[in-house]
Amino acid sequence: MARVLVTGGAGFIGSNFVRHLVDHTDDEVTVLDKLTYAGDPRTLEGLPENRVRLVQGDIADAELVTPLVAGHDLVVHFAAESHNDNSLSDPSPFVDTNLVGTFTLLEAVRRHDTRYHHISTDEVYGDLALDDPAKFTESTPYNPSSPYSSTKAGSDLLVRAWVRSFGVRATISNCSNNYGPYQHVEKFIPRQITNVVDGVRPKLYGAGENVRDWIHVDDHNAAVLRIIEAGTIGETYLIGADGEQNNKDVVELILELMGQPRDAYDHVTDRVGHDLRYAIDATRLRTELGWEPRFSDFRSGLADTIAWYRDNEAWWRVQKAAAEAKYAAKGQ
Ligand code: NAD
Ligand code: TDX
Repeated sequence: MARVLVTGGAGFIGSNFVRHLVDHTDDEVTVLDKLTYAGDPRTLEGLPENRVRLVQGDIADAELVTPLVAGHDLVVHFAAESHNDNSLSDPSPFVDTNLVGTFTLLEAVRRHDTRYHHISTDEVYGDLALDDPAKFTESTPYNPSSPYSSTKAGSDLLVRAWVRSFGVRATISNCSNNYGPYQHVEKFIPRQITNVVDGVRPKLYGAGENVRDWIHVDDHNAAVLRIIEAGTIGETYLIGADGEQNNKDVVELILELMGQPRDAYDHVTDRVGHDLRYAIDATRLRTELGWEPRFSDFRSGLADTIAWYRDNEAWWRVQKAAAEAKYAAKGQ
């Protein structure tokens, strides 16, 4: 049994990771979460109270973080400002949380010699051309585009330096786009599903040719647990499940699965600096650590996700109006 501190555990991927730990280990979990607009304690409802507790607080608050880390064997760091569009409107919280917050955690794990796993994104590598046969690998140079991805890139580099300079026992994973239950409705797939539920036409940025490499959140989290258990300290692992799709195809599939005409969507103002394509080569994770994705059929994973949003309207309804108001102000 390990005592695990999960930052950002009231958000999308972090809360699914807490469920994964409860189901697959006998670990005791402390969630440290600021409960920003993206965090919701209801996301942890139903989990056993003797194994999961929630501490509300900021990862950039050293007075809170340092003693909290001392009581744990492992820190898994999911907390972040995570939405590209928000980072274009106001980068400031991205610097505070993604850079200063990660620095604060690294100083705490350094002081207490605590094992640390850092969750990051494929967006640190920039983007690929649509017709480029290449995919991102662990040796692709960093080339982030947005305030979000640049602060994530900076946080990864802090981790690498704390490993080399201070001997911090850390691993890093960079994953592609996740989908599944409990994702905030500001994000592409839940936004379109909940729009259709509300009788609103989905909104596609630009021509919709941008490609994302979709992975189910449970496959991401199984890979994270595998890296924590068997990964080499100081190393980076890319996580992806060969799920490349362009946005237009995803919107059309959502409409079809929800019983609507496949062309019942609108093109809206494109994202500034919109990355064209992400694609992950996860060979290292598969060969060195023996990980394989379980959700290889995107159509059925998406159908399950649509069913989850239909069944859990009370969970997402409280976010929807504010998220749409932000988009409306930008013509999106
Ligand atoms: P999310 O926005 O759904 O959740 C983020 C959580 O962090 C929220 O609960 C929020 O309250 C919390 N948080 C924010 N600032 C905080 C602070 N200063 N202190 C403590 N808690 C704070 O994000 P997500 O999509 O679950 O992403 C989780 C992690 O995975 C992030 O590090 C993100 O960069 C990374 N990631 C996400 C994806 C994806 O497709 N969503 C893909 C690859 C990597
Ligand atoms: O309404 C929309 N219409 C649209 O066409 C929205 C919200 C998005 N899009 C497009 C933009 C992207 O090409 O869909 C694609 C996916 O958009 P997001 O859900 O905002 O994800 P993305 O910007 O790709 O970043 C996501 O994956 C990597 C997560 O938000 C990041 O946290 C993660 O690091």
